Amino acid sequence: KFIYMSKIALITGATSGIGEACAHTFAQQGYQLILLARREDRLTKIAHHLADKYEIEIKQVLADVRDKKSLSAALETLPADWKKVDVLVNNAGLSQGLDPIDQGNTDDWDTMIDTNVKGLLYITKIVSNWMIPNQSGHIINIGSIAGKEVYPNGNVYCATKHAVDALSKAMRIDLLPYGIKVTEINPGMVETEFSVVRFKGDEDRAKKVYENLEPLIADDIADAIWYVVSRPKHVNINDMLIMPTVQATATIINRKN
Ligand code: NDP
Ligand code: 8X3
Repeated sequence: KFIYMSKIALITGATSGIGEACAHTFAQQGYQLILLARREDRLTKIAHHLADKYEIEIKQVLADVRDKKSLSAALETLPADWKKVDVLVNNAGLSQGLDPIDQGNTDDWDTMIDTNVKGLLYITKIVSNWMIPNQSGHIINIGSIAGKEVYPNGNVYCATKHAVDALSKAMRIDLLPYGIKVTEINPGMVETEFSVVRFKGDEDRAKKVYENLEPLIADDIADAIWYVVSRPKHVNINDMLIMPTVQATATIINRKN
């Protein structure tokens, strides 16, 4: 029996913030979704909600991007039809801590490097090999203003996002012969769970980051990603830096007092 498959997007870090907003946007556009994250309850809730609302198929992949063996095993169990991924959104990522380098927590450094750099690489290797036979595909890497400049105490987080910047350029070169597009999306301040995660559950400290200013919201980034993905086949947007109007650089912010 012939089963029509619409386009497929694989979104990492789909249980919160930018990844969750992307899942909504792509669902609205009729994509079938592969949603990946670690928190099972949230993943299931979001997947069921979107599948019901938009009448689309969704596969949930419960995985930690740092664990290359179980990540690869989880992705390889997807049916062959689901490996024809059109869009990969490499979004899973985090910051941990905001301390000078001499006082940094080395476990936090490992977490950031393993997630933001190595995790992104592991997924990209698997999914680019699925895209190559189709001679098409689009990889969206979520970088950051922190990948374009370095700010005080941002040290290791900034280094991981600079690595995403370098890897986006490298992927564009290496995947060029296969017609695979690579775009890097670099947001400034977006109010998500990012700061709660950075400050390890300290909600008050997280709230202060967005106090007296209008930050971006996750939907603003999903909207930009949809713009990039919906360009004609011959057009690729290499790089986008998206800031709230009140933010000029990572640290120059026009707060109302
Ligand atoms: P959130 O904390 O709201 O979301 C992060 C997502 O990543 C969650 O769904 C989380 O899911 C997932 N994730 C984290 N670690 C892992 C892991 N090891 N394996 C699988 N999934 C993981 O933050 P944002 O939405 O803001 O962040 C998304 C991306 O945007 C990150 O790469 C971040 O660096 C980047 N960014 C954010 C900015 C901001 O100001 N918010 C600005 C610039 C860039 P779960 O815990 O369920 O696994
Ligand atoms: C997240 C934004 O400015 O904290 O990447 O680095 S910032």
